[in-house]
Amino acid sequence: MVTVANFDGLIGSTHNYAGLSFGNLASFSNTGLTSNPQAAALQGLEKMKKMVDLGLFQGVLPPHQRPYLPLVHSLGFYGNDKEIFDSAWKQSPNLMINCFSASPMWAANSATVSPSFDCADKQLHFTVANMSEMFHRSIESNQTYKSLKKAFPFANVHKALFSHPFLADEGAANHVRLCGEKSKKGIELFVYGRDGYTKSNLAYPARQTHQASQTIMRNHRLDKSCTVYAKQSKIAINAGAFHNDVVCVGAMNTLFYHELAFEDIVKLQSDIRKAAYGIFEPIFIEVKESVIPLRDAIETYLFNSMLVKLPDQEYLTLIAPLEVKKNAKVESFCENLVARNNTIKDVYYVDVRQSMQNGGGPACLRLAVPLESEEKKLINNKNILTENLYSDLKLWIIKHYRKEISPNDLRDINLMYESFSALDELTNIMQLGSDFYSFQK
Ligand code: SUG
Repeated sequence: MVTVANFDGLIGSTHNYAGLSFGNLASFSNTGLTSNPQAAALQGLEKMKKMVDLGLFQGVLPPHQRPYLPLVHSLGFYGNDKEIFDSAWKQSPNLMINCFSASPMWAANSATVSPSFDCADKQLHFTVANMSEMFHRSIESNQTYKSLKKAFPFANVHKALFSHPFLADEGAANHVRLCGEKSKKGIELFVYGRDGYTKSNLAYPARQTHQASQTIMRNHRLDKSCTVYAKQSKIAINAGAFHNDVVCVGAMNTLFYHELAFEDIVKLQSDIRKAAYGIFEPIFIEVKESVIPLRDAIETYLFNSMLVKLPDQEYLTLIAPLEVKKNAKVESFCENLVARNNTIKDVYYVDVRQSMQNGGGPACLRLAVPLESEEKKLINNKNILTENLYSDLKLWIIKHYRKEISPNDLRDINLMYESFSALDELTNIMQLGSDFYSFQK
């Protein structure tokens, strides 16, 4: 039996709107807004709980230490935590803003995952994403590695690729796995925005290179004939699709995407058919620009819905962001889709508004991990969302998280102390050990 488990990033207590991601329209346009970290984390937790209530296997990945003082220290700010904090704010405020981002919440960017049944060595492989295009995200990889090793002690977790723009990698946000009902083996689609060695002429950064995707394919020992590469379209990137998962989602044998998501959709369909030949029959659900303009798709994050197969159901269900309901055109498309389509037949809406305002929807918040029954048993059970963990985390969030953070509040040293003491308590709740975060040493 194969299970697709979802591991969500628990939203950190410094969640704020600093506008750090150029090319991510939501992050940019909400720069300076006052955030509500408590609401953000509760929204994320309720989304996880909803998945459990629907019968899915749900995991949790802990937030990272923020502000990330080890980086600040390594850049020439010395002394105790307070001295580092004070002098860095005085001399390099932008550095501090980047080190405060709660961006590890978007677990789809933590790694690319290949299930054991796709890999020649029959091991579950993860490659941690280097996130080298955005400074505030490039500081995530070491802690992500630690976190994944803890949660999946039996898996082959590869360190992030060498961090250089040639090998820019943003993890599962640019990767889709498709498979059939009968065979465990699937095909893996790697989507990239640019060739690493060629200068890009896009308005916004293309955050994944072809070379990074090819390296991951080799690391994971994937079967070449079951691997497909596709290029994101310039139109999509320039319209704000900074990751492919903003305009495309796939599950089982179904790829659901916007007409303008890819550079060459005819080739992509033919490559997928070829790779899937003899394994399963792919289904393509393409949404035309005339039906939903790319702008509306990106504004509502329709394609950043999770596409899931619920237990005992033959069809797929869309877990869509509430923002879809706020756009009459997209909402009615969605309702028609589930009423008429034979593949996607249900939709549930989730409220992840705090994350959405930074450009992260339901699918960004989770890392999907296909697992064999035996592998499921080997997962660190402290990472599994049980009723107990859900209640503990809820109380923990309410106890430690602020309801408001404005850009100026990041300068308040108490926010740092609050964040460290919250994480310290979390290491007990999730039994992460006394050296999980660097401030504990
Ligand atoms: O990398 N936003 C994230 C959103 C990531 C969404 N993930 C997926 N599509 N899978 C990003 O652009 C904004 C943070 C800020 O502005 O403070 C941010 O990092």
